[in-house]
Amino acid sequence: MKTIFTEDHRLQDGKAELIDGKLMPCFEMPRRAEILIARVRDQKLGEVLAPEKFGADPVLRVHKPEFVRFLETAWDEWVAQHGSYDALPLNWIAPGMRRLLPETIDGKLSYFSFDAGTPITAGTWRAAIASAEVAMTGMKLVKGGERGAFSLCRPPGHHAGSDFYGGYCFFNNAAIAAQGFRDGGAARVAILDVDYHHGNGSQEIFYKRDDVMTISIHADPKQEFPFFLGHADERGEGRGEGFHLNLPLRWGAAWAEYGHALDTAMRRLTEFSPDVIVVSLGVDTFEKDPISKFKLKHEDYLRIGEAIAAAGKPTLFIMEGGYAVEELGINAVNVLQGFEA
Ligand code: Q9C
Ligand code: ZN
Repeated sequence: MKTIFTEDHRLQDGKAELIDGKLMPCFEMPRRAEILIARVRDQKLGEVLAPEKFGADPVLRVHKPEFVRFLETAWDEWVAQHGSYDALPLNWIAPGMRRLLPETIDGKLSYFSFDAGTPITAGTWRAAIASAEVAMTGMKLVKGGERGAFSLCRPPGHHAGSDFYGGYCFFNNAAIAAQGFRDGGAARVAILDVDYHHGNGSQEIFYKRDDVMTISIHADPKQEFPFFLGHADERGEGRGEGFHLNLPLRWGAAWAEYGHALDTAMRRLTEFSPDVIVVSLGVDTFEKDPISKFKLKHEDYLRIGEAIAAAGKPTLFIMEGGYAVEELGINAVNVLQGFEA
């Protein structure tokens, strides 16, 4: 299958994230995409294409204008206030407070974010737009008749919601592509999220809709980030009720548990009968992932690809997480090769 990739991902190169009580080098680093594209080339997966220009228009189909505007100017406002060191928020709204948009950059960072792991840097806006363009270019390829395509997005997207960023994500690439399919004439789109973390942004964006189903297999939010969404009883709201599925698994889950959840996911997905599948492809479920606690092995990723292929639908793979950097390429490309087998 074809891969869409751009070097512009390097523009997101944060120095540090707050994790385990320490400021540590960002786990979400440029080297991740380098390893991934090297494996794609090495395995001769297929042609590698540059993204087309789409600008902010498709981003604005799923994100609120005030949020998109904020991200465009956040770095300049931050530098004017504090100098050119990565921008991180340091407080958030608590229940009972009012979510009113503050005037100053520190307030805006707090308003639009939900963690201290997602630095805004000089290149964040351009990298995030480029990542969305990588997703949209993949969308166009699949819409044009390709059975599968790999959008090698970086920074990732599935934690970003209609008006918030966090979890290393700024714009929700999978949601942007899913909406792109809808705008291009697809009646029903299914987002299947296999990243270790719950795809809270994707769920929030589509929760009240029945035209874009979200299915997520992830670490139980009772134990794991993002903690406040992704519980099994969340099934959608209004006309969206029954169109959103959460399959949380406990820390330590290996293929026995994971494969079972994937069967459940694919059964519900098939029943929905989507025109197209968007896969939020995280490989932080790997046994050696440094920030995660599932136990998947290299060969399990082939099984994931095969299970997705069995649905028999055109499929766009969107890169999300995975931090065992040196083995990231093997796991992600295994999913794609399992799909193509
Ligand atoms: N103790 C993605 O995989 N912090 N984002 C985790 C672990 C946030 C991951 C802290 C992890 C976000 C796209
Ligand atoms: Zn993740």
